[in-house]
Amino acid sequence: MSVLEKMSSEEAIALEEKYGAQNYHPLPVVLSKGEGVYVWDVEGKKYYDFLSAYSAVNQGHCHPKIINALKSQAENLTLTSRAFYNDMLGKYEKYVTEFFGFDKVLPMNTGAEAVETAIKLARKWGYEKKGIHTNQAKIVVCQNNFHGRTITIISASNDPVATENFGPFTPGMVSIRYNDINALQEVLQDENVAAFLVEPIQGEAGVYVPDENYIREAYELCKTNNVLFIADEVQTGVARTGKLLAIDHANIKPDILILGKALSGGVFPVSAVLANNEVMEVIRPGNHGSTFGGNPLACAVAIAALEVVKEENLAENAESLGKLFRSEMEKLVDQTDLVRLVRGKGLLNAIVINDAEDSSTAWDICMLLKENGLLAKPTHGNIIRFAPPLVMTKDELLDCVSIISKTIKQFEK
Ligand code: IF1
Repeated sequence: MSVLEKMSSEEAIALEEKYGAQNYHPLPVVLSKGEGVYVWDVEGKKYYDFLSAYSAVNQGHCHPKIINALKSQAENLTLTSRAFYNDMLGKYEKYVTEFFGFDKVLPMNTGAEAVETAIKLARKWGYEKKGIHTNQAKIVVCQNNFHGRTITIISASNDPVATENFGPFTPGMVSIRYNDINALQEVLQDENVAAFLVEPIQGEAGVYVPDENYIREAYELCKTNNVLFIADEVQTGVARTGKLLAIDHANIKPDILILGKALSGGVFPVSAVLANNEVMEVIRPGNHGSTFGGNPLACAVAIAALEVVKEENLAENAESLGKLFRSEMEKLVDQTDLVRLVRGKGLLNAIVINDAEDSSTAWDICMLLKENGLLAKPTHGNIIRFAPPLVMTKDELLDCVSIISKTIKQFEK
């Protein structure tokens, strides 16, 4: 059999099981094509994608504008490294900083790298601008966070699956309760705190939306105490929650903004750290970087991906479809015992299943949803995340609502 011969789902899964590290537990569906809000498996069955690659494919699968940008840039120049200038990076840097309203950007590739970058930036600012004594800087994080998988980032995690037997961990990370403004106030009394790193909505924790004023009050506390406010918008950013950024709901501007995933429309790993000069100027040549960060292909793709967000009004669409989706799901909460509640913002939503946290009910429902033509994935504690591409139409959304309702009722029997 030649390497690229067509194969069945079973064969594809068997290959991954035999040759791949078993670091994931995917739903047993093997996809080979995507277009807009749809994906197809190798047998040709069509599904609605209700995960969007964890909010990376906000612009829809294989968006023609983004793919064209990828193709035409790929024919000219893909990588120079930062040892030389290239004719795309400056254009992209101007575009992305104006788009999000910051002086400067530091381009990276994955979300975790961008989070690492933000932590390094905050520490250096802490020593050089705030005057924290050498090696004493602390970064405050929240319980049940998800910021990525590097050693330093998991040093800030309280998830045993993500941390067990990966120590020793990076010191200087202090964890407080999410959505607890008093806990933040208390910890900020420590002069060694350089930054507060927070997700405006906790994704992995089960799309946990904090109280209305939490983000704004947390930001103000940071200002009062000369602590940097770092927003990890890797998952919530780029129109997902019904505004360009989730922090726009709170009307604040973080000192450091972290973006990834949908910054490229899911075409290519592109992440970014944005900040104003007062913070970014602590980084000097040689302090930080990456071979691929800011490569011409990434620049072309990210510009196109952000243009799509504006041109197709994805934030507005996410806002209105999100309201519709939650109101339809509220009906399910009333009609069945299986769905306990729905929560979320824009098109980042989740339903909480009425069963023990360690039961397989959410997984089993996702298996039935798959049979019925919709792909979603359970997250911690019997919760199902629903995050379709933001290019969805109202009719498509209502079609999905009926698939979900039908599936839940079918499951109850
Ligand atoms: C996986 C979760 C989502 C993130 C935030 C940084 C990163 C992520 C807020 C790191 C990544 C991903 C990773 C992905 C699953 C997914 C995820 F369930 F694990 F938590 F979306 F909810 N900050 N989140 O959400 O970005 O380095 O992955 O590019 O398979 O681990 P990355």
